[in-house]
Amino acid sequence: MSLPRYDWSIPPKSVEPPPFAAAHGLVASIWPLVALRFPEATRDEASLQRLLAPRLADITPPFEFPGIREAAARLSKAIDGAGDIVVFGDFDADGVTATAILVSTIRSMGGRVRPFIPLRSEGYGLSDAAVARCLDGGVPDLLVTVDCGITAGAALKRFADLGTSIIVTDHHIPDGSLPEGAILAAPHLETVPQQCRDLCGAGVAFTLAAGLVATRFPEKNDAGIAARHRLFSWLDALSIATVADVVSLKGENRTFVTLGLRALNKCPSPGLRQLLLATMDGSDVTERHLGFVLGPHINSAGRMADASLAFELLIAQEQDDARALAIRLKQTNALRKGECAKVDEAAAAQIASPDIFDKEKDGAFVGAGDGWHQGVVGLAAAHAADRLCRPAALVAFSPGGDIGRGSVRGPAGYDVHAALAECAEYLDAFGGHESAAGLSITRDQLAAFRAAFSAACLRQAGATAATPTLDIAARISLGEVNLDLLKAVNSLAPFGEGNEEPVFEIDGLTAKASILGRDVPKGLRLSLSDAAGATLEGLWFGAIDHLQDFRDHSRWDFAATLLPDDYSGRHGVKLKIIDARRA
Ligand SMILES: [Mn+2]
Repeated sequence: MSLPRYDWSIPPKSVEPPPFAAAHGLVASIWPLVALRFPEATRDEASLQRLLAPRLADITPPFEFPGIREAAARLSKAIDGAGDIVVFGDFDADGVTATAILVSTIRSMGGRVRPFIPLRSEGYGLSDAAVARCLDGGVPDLLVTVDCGITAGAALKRFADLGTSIIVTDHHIPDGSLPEGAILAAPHLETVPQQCRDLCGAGVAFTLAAGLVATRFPEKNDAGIAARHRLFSWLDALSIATVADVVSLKGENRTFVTLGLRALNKCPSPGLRQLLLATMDGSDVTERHLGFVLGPHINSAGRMADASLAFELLIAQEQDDARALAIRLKQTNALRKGECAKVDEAAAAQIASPDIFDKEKDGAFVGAGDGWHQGVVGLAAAHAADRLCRPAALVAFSPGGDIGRGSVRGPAGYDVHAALAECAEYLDAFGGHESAAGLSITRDQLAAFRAAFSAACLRQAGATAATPTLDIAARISLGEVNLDLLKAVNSLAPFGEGNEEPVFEIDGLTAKASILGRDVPKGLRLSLSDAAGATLEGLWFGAIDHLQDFRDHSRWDFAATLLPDDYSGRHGVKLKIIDARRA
């Protein structure tokens, strides 16, 4: 790969920080980024304080969210009237957490409530199969959907026709018509406060639970304080759902994740405490662990078998029960990894086989196999899309079966849903959105679909930029890379969707490169220095191919994030190189 790998998007115009910024450790070079990403925090010192140190009091009062007051009142009536309530959720981490928050809150108030989480084989949301199984358990007086329901008007009507009242809480995008006759709480509606527009399903469920607490315990007496304490004990699980569902980490979600991480590190719920003990080495939990350890474990239950296992873990009260569930969830995740590795390997073999995929000519990769585990084809498709920098579709057929179900994933810049729409004539069904979609197809259509989908993606590739963009937070000098800057950067965490870790551009450096890693080469170690005499070390993981580039004595511009350098007790900063170009 030639350098630079990215198109560097230059920093926003320099913005002078107000005097109060320095008092909070925000050095001048980070301020333009703060102003760009969090304009609401630049108004005055109190707003900035809310950004840097969110508190429980910063959570938006539930009744400011349209629909929550009505929904809470209806739920409260059902609790008082001993009506049968069903909370209808989803099998992913977000949906399971949403279900757990609401079921546990209703139970704590004495309500008669039953969770219903579809099986992956029944499909997402209120599918015919899931609705039928749900109704097998009896016709509820009140149905509350969480993380689903907003596009399920027809299925909801089946419940309504049986006399069930309906509350829909969902963060998915409505498809034109909203469910009729239901109380609706959905972040995409125009009247929702700006900071709540990106809530995940569990975030909306949490807001409804908060509304229920506010409805039934308007006063902060002992019972009211206890109810609020129980509510806030859900922030740990909510932070996992928020990161796992890849919603923006600004606004209310930033508050949720910051407070949730604090809870996970101090006083997690029994289930998450045992999951941490089973999966981590005792180090601090960070947002990375939410996305790469805890989220995948919670998700694995729904992928491999039944999401109820994750639900039971989240609502467990006793450490012993929680420990047993955490161990089962760890095993389930190991199973998930194994199945995923099998599909990864089979897909890699098909990528290497010229009659299935041509790296030079094909706009997409379409793989298929018998007996691939349905729960992991989406993950494997994402891996293939990452590797090939173009959309990938993987279709799993049951051995000897004729109908295959597949998952499609595409890198940023592609719209795989639109590409599937162009191939509709070869598909039994498809659905999803820009970056992720699902399909079903018969075996005899596979070859024709492969050709058509590849061509559709190739047309899209022509329209997307050849080089991906890298957003630069600020152009700084090597001498400005110090502990103060690192502290300022860290005060903007948690990083993730919508609030990526800041990347700095440092120009005109000389660089001496050596191989990083003693036995297995891991990348390059760069000794960097500038004309002013500043020196620093940079690590560039996985960049061994570029060793030769640094052999001559030219000057380089670097794009890098900061790394704490606590080696042998010395507190310093290193650069984690993301990209480089000749100055
Ligand atoms: Mn969701």
